[in-house]
Amino acid sequence: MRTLRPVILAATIAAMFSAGPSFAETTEGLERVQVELVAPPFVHEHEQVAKSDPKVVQFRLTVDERKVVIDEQGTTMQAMMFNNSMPGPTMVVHEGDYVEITLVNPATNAMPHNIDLHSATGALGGAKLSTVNPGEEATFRFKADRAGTFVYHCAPEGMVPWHVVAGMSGTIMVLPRDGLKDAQGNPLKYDRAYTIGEFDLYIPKDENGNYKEYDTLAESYADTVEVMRTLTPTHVVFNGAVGALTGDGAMKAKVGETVLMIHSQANRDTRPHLIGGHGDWVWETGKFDNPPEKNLETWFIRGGSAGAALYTFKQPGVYAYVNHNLIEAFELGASGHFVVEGDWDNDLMKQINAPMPLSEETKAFLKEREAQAIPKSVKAKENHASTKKKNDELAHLDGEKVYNSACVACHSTGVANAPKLGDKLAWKPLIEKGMDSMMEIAINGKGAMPPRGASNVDDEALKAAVEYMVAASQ
Ligand code: HEC
Ligand SMILES: [Cu+2]
Repeated sequence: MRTLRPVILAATIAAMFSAGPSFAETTEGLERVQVELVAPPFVHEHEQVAKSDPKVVQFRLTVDERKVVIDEQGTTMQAMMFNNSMPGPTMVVHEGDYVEITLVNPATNAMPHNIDLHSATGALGGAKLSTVNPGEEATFRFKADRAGTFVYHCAPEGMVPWHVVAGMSGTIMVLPRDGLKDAQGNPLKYDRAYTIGEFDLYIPKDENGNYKEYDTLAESYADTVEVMRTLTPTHVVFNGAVGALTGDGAMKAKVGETVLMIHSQANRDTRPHLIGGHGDWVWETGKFDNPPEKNLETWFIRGGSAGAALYTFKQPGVYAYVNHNLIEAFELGASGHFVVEGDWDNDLMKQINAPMPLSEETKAFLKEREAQAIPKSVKAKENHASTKKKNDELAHLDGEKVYNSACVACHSTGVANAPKLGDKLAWKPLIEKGMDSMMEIAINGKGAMPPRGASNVDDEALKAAVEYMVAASQ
């Protein structure tokens, strides 16, 4: 056995080397091109239909470890990025091309990094061949043997999710050699391509609930992982920061132009939606050998994948492009803008009346509707009141009905600081200010209190409800 071992080893080494030359032959004589990458949302210039035979396409990615600002309040994150952007640059090749990646880890960095491309086959998507310590670089090549939009991300042993949610992901798009097609095989083209890279971020907070700032990546690690384990992001952003794709960063298009929207999420599910627009052709999973879906309102991007949607803009204006978990869009940051220039099409949409005071006809309609909507007992109260005989007990009873139908949602729990029913302390100062003051607010609303509690009860019913609440809270 002992004598055999070196023989096996030698045979293995020989096999490895003999695999070498045959590999080299596959790219021998092929054209080599070095692509200059651009920062997202932009995508480097590329042919949609390959005009030549497969090539060797070379990309160089440099890893940057840097503190970045992620929202309008100036909250910071110790980020890790490919080519200094979140997401990393989008790389475009054609099916059958050889992709040669050089990953550079500057000596000023603190962490090892690598790249796992979901379009590559073997060696952890390339991560195993590209793990570089600070001050190192590595190059490897893979054949783009299937078409689609694919996520790439860093995956260093023991720290995979941290590097991904700290910014290290992007998209590689492998186009079919003859370009994109609809389900019938008709060619589909785009005038512009944009990359939206969505990130769920987990920023630690101090005892007072303020976001913490760290001087180094290493110092941020332990706290960040603790927040990550809650699976509750503090921010969900497009392209690195809240608002990165709005204002100066908004994506631009013209009416009549077709835009390819490439959306990647390396860690978590999402659901892009273009408010006031559609996905004409959508490859939800991003894989171009599957027929695209048509006319979608919202599409689903599973965490760990990149999807693609084509849309021809038909109207000018500012379109919000959001994650249609609207809490993530409007509270956590996952929203961007398309600014579209061109002429308005009245056939598709036209304003008939600008907002104006209610017409007499509408008022009559509302009155009728209100009469039907009020609970019977309240009408009884109205009749009662019209006799002008004050009966407090009955008023409270009617008020209770109104309360239960229109006010209970907020006032039973005290949500958004609504004075809670029965909470004497909360009601005392309001009661002291008097019924007129309380009614003024009950009618017109204040803060989270909608006018009339968002109901259509009349003044009398409203007053009964307030009286009921006051009686129950004294
Ligand atoms: C959507 C939640 C909500 C509903 C529904 C609601 N309220 Fe309120 N209400 C509030 C909040 C919040 C406040 C505190 C407003 C503030 O001071 O900022 C409030 C305050 C009040 C006050 C105190 C006003 C004052 O003097 O400061 C009265 C009275 C009141 N509501 C009556 C009603 C009645 C009557 C109804 C039902 C017809 C109702 N509310 C339905 C949320 C609600
Ligand atoms: Cu990394």
